[in-house]
Amino acid sequence: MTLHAPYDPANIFAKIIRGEMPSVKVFEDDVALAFMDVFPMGDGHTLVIPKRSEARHFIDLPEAEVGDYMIRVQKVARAVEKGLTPDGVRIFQFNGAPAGQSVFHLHFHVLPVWEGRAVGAHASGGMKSAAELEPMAAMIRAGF
Ligand code: DGP
Repeated sequence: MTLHAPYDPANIFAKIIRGEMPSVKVFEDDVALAFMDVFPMGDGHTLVIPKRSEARHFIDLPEAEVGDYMIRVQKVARAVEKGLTPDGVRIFQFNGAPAGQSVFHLHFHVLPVWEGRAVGAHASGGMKSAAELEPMAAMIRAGF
């Protein structure tokens, strides 16, 4: 069943954690890593992933790890809010391919939203370069 397939350590976010793939990071500690989404739905679209856990999605995350991880999700969302001063912030995640998940290492999306500015479709826009993502990342880092 798609929702509970084994964790694949070759997934792209596991490679980012291990430093085998680059990312534009905004936060990292022993629990979580946050970096810019390279297919953003809008400016400042950030992903927060657990570092120690091999959970494919939120449903798989061991209960004992939920608290520490969600504190980081909130911390990153607060930095996005402080650094970019959007009018609203969407925080969301998908469980399983039929629900829209495309990378199978747990991640929460943190998406700032501005009134009057359209939000793009999920994972369907063009790929942004590190140079394009860096200015927003710097503003988010300044929000911690
Ligand atoms: P989801 O569909 O919820 O699994 O979202 C995966 C997100 O990850 C999607 O918004 C696009 C983004 N993404 C895919 N590949 C990469 C990558 O190599 N680097 C980064 N930073 N983001 C990626």
